[in-house]
Amino acid sequence: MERYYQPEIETAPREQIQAWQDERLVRQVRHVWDSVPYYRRLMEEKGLTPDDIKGTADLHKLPFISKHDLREAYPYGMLAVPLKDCVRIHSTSGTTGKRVIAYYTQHDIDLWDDCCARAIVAAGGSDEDVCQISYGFGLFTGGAGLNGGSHKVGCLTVPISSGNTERQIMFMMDLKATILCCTPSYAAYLGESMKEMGLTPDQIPLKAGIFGAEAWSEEMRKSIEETLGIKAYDIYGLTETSGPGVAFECSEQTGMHINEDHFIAEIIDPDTGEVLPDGEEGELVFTALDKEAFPLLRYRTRDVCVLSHKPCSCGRTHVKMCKPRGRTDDMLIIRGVNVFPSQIETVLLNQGYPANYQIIVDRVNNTDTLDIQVEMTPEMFTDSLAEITGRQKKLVEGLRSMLGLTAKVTLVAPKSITRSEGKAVRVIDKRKI
Ligand code: DLL
Repeated sequence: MERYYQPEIETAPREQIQAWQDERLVRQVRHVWDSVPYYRRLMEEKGLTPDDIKGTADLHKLPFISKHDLREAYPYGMLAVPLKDCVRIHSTSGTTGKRVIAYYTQHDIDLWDDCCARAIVAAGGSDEDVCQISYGFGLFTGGAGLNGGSHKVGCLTVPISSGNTERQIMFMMDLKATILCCTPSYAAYLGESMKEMGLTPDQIPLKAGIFGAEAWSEEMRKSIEETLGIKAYDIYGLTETSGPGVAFECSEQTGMHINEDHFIAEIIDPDTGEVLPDGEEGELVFTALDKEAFPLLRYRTRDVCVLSHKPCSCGRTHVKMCKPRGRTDDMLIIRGVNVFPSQIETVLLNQGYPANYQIIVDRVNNTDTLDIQVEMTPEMFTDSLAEITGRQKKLVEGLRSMLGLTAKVTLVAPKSITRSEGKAVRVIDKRKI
């Protein structure tokens, strides 16, 4: 039977959700107008005052904000409460430019923890569970977010953070961890290491995993589920919106319910900014309805996604987002063709390869080149050149039919591509360097 952390909210009638959103949006717009000069200026530039926003029907009038604005306002420009009311910061892992800093009041952390608790309960968690948190702790939000959620659910929480794979496995086996929280690429690596140690899925105590922070395909889900003998649930979020738990998967595993009592989601055309109807693909935009310290109105995530209001068999009524299909800024344009790394992953995993690969893009004589290094499994590893050439050819064909592009594929030895303990680095675009 489906269980909920906050049933009255998670299964609330749509009219109730609508009423919460209308009321909270009006309050939040007033809050940012009163306390964040940067926002007030953006609104004034559009000729708006808080009186123009009477509910969600007026949301489209508000200006968008983007990472650019958050960087402009660095470090304190977006703060909406006195600094003395903030109790913590987290920060994005961006490698270029200024990092974005997110601020939290204790109330912000409480609501964030609730969102993560909903995700853990949706994955079958309860106070009977041992929850191993192998997301990084520190400025990254993954560790702290799931840790807070796990406490709220009452699980025995193991805040082990990422890294030190041998110790991870020892704790998991000795403490009989039942829920694992980490990035999907780290889950795959842990699974691979356990398999090498001779552990079979029935010997591994885990029953569920809550994996997110990076894109992962359905094929990767299947492979992790088989190796670890678990059900693998997706979880989504970003530092700017607090962290993980903006959306999470339920037992139906066909998309993630967005916590609509706290966030309004929109899908827009990334070029025109026009709001698109349900079911159309576009850029995901979030408005946080009750964040105190670091409120965000119409924040452009750059994630490409589709929303669905189809009723869900789990009983939750909140809208679902699909697995992000890529990021508008991750989308590679190779010889004029749009390519998402997730499309490449799908082809590889469909042909039985592990999710260990690297995509290298370069420009030689004014022409883009696409090189994909793909790791073989130990079973595939062979001296036979003919066999390797045959495999490479099959991959090139699969990629051509998926992408409409010819890529160079190199099969490499098992374990030769560096494993990641956090977010995997899949793409090296040398054209930008
Ligand atoms: O990755 C927060 C998080 C931690 C989410 C743990 C889930 C679990 P950032 O480092 O700010 O925050 O990165 C946010 O990561 O805009 C997406 O592009 C990507 N992302 C997050 N979750 C998913 C997911 C955390 N489930 C950025 N699937 C987002 C695909 C995801 N991409």
